[in-house]
Amino acid sequence: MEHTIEVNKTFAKDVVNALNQTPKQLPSMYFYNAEGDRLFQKIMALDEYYLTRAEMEIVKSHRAEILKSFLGGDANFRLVELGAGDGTKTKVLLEHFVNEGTDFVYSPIDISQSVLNQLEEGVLKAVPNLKIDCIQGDYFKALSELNSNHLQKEVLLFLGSTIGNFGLEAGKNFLKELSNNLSSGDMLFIGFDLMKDPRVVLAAYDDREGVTRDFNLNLLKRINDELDADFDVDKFQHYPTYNPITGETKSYLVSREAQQVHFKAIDYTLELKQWEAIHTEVSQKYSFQMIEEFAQYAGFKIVRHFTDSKELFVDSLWEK
Ligand code: AVJ
Repeated sequence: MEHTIEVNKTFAKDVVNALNQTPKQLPSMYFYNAEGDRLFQKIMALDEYYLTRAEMEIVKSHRAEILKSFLGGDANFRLVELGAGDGTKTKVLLEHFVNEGTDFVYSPIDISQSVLNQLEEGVLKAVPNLKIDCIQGDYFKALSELNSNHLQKEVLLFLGSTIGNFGLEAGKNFLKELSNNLSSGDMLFIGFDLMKDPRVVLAAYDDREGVTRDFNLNLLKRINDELDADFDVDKFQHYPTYNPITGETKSYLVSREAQQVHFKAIDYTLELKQWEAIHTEVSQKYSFQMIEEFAQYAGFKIVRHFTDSKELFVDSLWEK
């Protein structure tokens, strides 16, 4: 009997929509299936991938100052996290805050309840006395609900330079929308990967072991699995670029030959010319000036920049 797969319609629509753009694209949010999560964990441990270690150094070395700045003159706050991942960096802060007897609730927001369950279990193992209140849902819906019955100060955490995946224009607009869902006095603690030696940036997305290549190619494998497509990943080359003027780091999958790919589950055919590129990800790098412009555009004042000792990365604290 023929085996049919159940198609996630949003996934199918987003993928086809992106491939129908000129130039062709794929949405980077779809990197993160189970295999993508596994590969991203490996990326974070790579020699070349400096981002995670730099941000870890920031939260470890500045945790006391970070807590003081979060409190400002207030007695308590709600710490709301967008896109917590496995929570490794957040745990450093949570542990310190609890040890200091801080009156706060930790509220991670995620679209996936299973991600939240795993996070809650992991975080409570490390910080048993934590008050945690998970919120399942879309970021903006969750934030507007929090804000409508708002009594305490909210401090938003958005770590890891995840904002970089939006690129410049969409990133600015995302921050403005965040701001629209906050009240005066609320704060945002946000990670930005800084402009630096262009070869250091490029190596982070082109590691010797090829883990980042596999992470990029995994998007095609996911489409094979979920849309019954027939991508042959060997016919694609992982090709990252860095533009030291704009700070854009873009990754592509380049077709080594002219080819057709069939998506059987949705009856779609993709035509690729030889050396045609599919743009799969942007990982924006920032100057301090760009960060200041972002904050101003979105209606925030910069309270303080926290950097690592090599100034590779900054966690910037903003107040609305
Ligand atoms: C999780 C978005 C911060 O852009 O550096 C790592 C994802 N992509 N290597 C990044 C990623 C390729 C990462 N972020």
